[in-house]
Amino acid sequence: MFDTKELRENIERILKTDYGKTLAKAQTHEKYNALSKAIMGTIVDNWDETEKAYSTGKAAYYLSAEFLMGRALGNNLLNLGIYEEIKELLKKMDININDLEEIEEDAGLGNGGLGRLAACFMESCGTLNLPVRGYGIRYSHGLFKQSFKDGFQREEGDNWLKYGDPWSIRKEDEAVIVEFADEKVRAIPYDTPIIGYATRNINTLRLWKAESFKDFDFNLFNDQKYNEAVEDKNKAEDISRVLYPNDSTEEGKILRLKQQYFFVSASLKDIIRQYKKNHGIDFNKFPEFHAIQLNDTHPVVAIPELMRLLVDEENITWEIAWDITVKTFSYTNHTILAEALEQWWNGLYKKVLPRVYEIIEDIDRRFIMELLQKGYDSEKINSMAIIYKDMIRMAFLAIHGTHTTNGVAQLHTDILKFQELRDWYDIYPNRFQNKTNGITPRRWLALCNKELSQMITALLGTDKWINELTLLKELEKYLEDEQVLNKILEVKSEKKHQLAEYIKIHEGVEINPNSLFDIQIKRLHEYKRQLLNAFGILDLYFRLKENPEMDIVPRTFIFGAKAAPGYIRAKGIIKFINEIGTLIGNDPQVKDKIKVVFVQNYRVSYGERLFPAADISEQISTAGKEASGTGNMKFMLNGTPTLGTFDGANVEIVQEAGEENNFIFGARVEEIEEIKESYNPKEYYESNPRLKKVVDTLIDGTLSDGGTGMFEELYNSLLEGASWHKPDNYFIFRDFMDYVKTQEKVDRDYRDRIAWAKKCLMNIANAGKFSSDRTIQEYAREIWNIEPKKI
Ligand code: 26Q
Repeated sequence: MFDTKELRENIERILKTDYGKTLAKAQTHEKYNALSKAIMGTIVDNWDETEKAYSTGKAAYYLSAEFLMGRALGNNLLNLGIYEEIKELLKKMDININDLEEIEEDAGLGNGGLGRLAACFMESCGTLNLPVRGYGIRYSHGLFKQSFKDGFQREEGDNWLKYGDPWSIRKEDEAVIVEFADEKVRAIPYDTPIIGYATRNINTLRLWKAESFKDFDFNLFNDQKYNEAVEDKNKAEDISRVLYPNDSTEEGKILRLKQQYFFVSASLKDIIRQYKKNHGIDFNKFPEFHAIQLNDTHPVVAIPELMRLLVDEENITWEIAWDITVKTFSYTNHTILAEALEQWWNGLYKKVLPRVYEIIEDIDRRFIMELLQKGYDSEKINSMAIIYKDMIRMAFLAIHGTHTTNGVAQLHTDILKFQELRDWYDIYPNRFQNKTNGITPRRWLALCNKELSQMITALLGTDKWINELTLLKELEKYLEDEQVLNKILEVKSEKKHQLAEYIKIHEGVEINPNSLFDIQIKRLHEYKRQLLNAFGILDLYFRLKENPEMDIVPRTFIFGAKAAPGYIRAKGIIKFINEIGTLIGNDPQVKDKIKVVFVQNYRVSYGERLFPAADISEQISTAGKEASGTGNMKFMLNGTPTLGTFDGANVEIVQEAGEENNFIFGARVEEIEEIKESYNPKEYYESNPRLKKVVDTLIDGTLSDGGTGMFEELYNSLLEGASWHKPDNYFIFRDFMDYVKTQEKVDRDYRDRIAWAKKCLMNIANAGKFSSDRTIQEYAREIWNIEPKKI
């Protein structure tokens, strides 16, 4: 299919033209760049052809402030079906492919689940030949890099472009202008190919960079006013300089608002320009050719912006423009946390986007009229108004301005329909849908766990499962086959050895690869309850101290999590876990039995090493709080039983794989609802000495927060509450005993290796539902109304 000799020549030519070097002298990152660019050269024709094919029919556009892509090289080679060939070619050039893969910086243009979901979706759309384009921001700096100093989190800027980005192409001639009240900037698109698995189609992710018109002012420069000379340029570039490191809403900031409007306005202008070229100026057909998905509320300003473009620039009447807008957009909700529902102070909008704000006011005014006509009273109207008490409620604008609102797991969608957004479900019952999240099996199994993939392919006699994941179900026929079960254990052991090696190098910590790997990796958030895990570890530690003969399976507790830099309590939890790690690591009595390691800078590429090596997947959020979770699916697909609450997609995971093959504990949503008003955590604390003992380590001197007061603050948050929340807001005390008892069951079950391997097998075999291919097909059929178009 392609010519390795030519590719090699191209690599060597790129090394010469770009770096002035021969292969022998080139640095690793130079070889990585040269290989990547050479691969880019081989796909441009297919890419072009795909764009052309898509331009004639209906297409979908995925607007997202975040795309957490991770690394490209390995995945692209895999999807092109040339991984092994390239590996061999590189070997002949005396290059180890792993070195090139490892040198690549993650494209970390997202915080966590929402951004990674967007990345998995892009990949599935490519694989399924669906006409879908991603639109977002090309942040110069992605999510911060994390390290620990004395157990405290440190942050450092993520300069991911320092050696360039061979996977994107700047399209100068397709730049557009974006206008704010106080400035006008250029939006330059950078296109990245989305290479589907085993298909010629190549989709596009288009990310916008902000630049100034005036590069730089020579007169000021000549007057030696150097700073002012570049001021304009810097101010414009600030807009796409850095990703906000919050995975829940924070105080409205002008720059964040500018980011949102910047990429939304640029994307809509791009779409409209294309539409006019293909279809002229009759906008009535616009929704027949475009479905635009809003990934959470971050791009919801698209609703008034499209209205503005249609009404002000294209002279369309309000009524027709509104009809077009609602038919075009749909909205995904990713959270039920009240504090995370995005709201903007209208003063900010008035200042930065005055015309857009007027349009939002108009939308709100007309909406309220509709409610009055329905006979709604003023209390109800206030509770639903889009603008209320000077705040714009973006989720309400989103539901009202789109034809479909979806949740990301069944439980989450039900909570939206019947609790959080009940009033909205009443007026728009046909607008609500569920779309349970998924993950791409290419990156999250075929690429990151080649050992397990090969085994599966050998057992099934085909690798078709890679794009038809429900075929894994056939693995169930090996449930009584000891040879297969042992092989599963062997593969797991191999991945654990590899992880242990990596952790030794990158964290400087030795872990026992024969111990049980118990892993919790996700953003640090109170609702995700890393603190419950920590309390469980301390409880085990104290029991071991009291009874050194206690027989337990040696266990390594592994954490990975970044805390938002301003989320002090989350940072306190990191310090607390690191202190527990030190306490246990320094105690010769227990250190061969338990170990705690908090890996630094958890990110997509670290995840690719952690998920395959896990024996237990910790998914222990307070029931009702985790919209879906997707890490839970990555563990499952790699044969790891879930230790979790009935929350988010955990519910569906155990529905598929069987409760007996997972470990479910804790209060369910209904119970939380029932107890929340009268909940008194002090009762648990005072009546349970084991609980009291672990909680008291926050204040009794067992562990030190270096005099910061962080631990006492955590203690008070649990027992006294704070002005903005009740004590133990996330019901850790309620679930504590359930959790430790369930951990004891894990310990017991793990000893029967064959029985354990069956659980692993059942999880793999039943992970089919959680392919993002399935999710995306549901979006395509039930929301976007688009069809595959294979070139
Ligand atoms: C908003 C305004 C200002 C600053 C930051 C933000 C912001 C940024 C990111 C708000 C939220 C996010 C990210 C949310 C997120 O990742 N949610 C997760 O989405 C996953 C995919 O659907 C779900 O699986 C997770 O359950 C959900 O927590």
